[in-house]
Amino acid sequence: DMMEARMAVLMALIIREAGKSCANAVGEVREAVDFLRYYAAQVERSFTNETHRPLGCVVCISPWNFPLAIFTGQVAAALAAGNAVLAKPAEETPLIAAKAVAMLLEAGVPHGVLHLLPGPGASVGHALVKDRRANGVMFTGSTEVARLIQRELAARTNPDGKPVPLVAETGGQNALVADSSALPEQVVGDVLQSAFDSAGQRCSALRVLCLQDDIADEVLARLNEALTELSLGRPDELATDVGPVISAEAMKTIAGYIDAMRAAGHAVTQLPVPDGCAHGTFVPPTVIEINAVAELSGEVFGPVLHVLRFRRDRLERLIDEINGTGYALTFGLHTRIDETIERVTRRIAAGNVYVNRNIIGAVVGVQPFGGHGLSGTGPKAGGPLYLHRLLSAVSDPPFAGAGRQVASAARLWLDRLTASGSRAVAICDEIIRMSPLGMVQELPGPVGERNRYLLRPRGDVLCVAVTPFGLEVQISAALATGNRAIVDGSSPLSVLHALPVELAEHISMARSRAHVRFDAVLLEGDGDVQRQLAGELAARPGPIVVMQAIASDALAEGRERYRLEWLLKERSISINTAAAGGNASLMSIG
Ligand code: UN1
Repeated sequence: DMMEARMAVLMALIIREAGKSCANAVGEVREAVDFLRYYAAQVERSFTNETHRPLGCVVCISPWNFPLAIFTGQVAAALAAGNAVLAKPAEETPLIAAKAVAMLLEAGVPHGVLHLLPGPGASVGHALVKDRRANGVMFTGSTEVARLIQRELAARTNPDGKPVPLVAETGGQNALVADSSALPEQVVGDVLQSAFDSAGQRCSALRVLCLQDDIADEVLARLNEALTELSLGRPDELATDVGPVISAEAMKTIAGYIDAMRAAGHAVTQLPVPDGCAHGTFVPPTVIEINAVAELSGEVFGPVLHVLRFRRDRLERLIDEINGTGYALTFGLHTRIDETIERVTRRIAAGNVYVNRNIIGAVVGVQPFGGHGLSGTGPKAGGPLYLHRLLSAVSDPPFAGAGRQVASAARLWLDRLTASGSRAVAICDEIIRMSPLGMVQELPGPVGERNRYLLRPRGDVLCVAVTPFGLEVQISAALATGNRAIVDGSSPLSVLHALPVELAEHISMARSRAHVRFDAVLLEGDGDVQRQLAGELAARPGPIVVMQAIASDALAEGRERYRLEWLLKERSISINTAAAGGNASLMSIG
């Protein structure tokens, strides 16, 4: 309530310190308030001190691009889950963070449990992450820094003997695909917003527009024309669409990239820089044509949009190439063909999918936000699982028994355990019943929009066990969540003796785990074993993989269970159901 009442004060700071436009500053305050209300409501509805135990002390390291919203979101979640918080805002935006903390304290948050620690990442951030008393870290920023944090955390365990949770939300290489049934003027409007709002400084921002070649010339011509309507300028002027980028250094990096692409022969269309912008850190909205997804290097965090043409018969290949970047954050699709929506949304890896609309501005509780792979660890911010990652124990895991699907491989596995008289039969049976596989929810949203939230298998789960019983439980958990189990060569392999072919498709063995890829890890073991594997995982290139560890005795005595929801990945799909127009004749052919 206080933040809403003092919106003007907060906006002024956001505009001054982060260079955000007036409309974006309003959006920031609204999102911060949404996070506060959403997490508070969740806690009031279902948390008690008996059933939900906090981690202890949580470090929040937040970015400059949402200096109030993401800062407040992290802090609110950590506090709501019952933790004390050490908040380190981005170096570029300490004032807005200070204001937010002052308001939280004024509103009644006890002084002892929330502390602001502004300063550079290399000193303050590093010291916080390294400290044994930090029991969890929430981080939004670059993939590289997330990996450094993971390496630091791998060296220790929490007092409860568990890995220190890291919730990392990192970059994206976000694409929007428009086919020939789409409405060109709608594509152009949504693309301009997605690529250039906030001067492209959102993780969710559009980086690659993929146009079916039949409509590419027309859409591109309109896009380049519409670009000239954008007004670049001071963020405190209401008419401004695109403000400056965050710093002179950022400007130099982005401008250097554009120059290099131009020099490499790519067609570049760029808005001229108006006179009033000569002295700021402005990068004009820029469109660069490319021929293949592979021509993209890392994420360019600014108002730069790449455009690519594709042939209809290569749509599937294109989706695979987008997935092949390793990022999986946001994705957009413009089409009027239901079958294409079905096919593409099924295949694309992104965590947030948007159909016939723009791809930015995820709303708390409506489009829970976050991705997988190089884009982050999950859980999604503003979603139902987020608070649970900030707890050390919960007696009633979310979505237990909410699954609509039973994986057939899990049934076969249960039959095999039964036939062999294994002790793990009862647990395996319970795991199958509790698995949230196939869980789908419709989330509330405005008229004309349909928002679904669902859980999908992660892919491959590495199982590292010391006892046959432990391995049987791990395989049960992997299969019941629709994943494949990859059994580490160090585990008791007798469990896999004479696997029937139907199961062998879902369970494989990795003699050396160094050379296989996997999406989650289940470990049977404590302290040293855990730290050793965590260190090994942190040294691997690629995405941050989350590990769950349970000691042999706790597993054998049934005191602890692997958390099934962490073996699934969350997905938000937002569909503009009011999208009209487009190529109607293609609709009937489709
Ligand atoms: C980010 O840029 O780090 O969907 C996150 C959006 C915002 C979140 C962006 N709600 O654009």
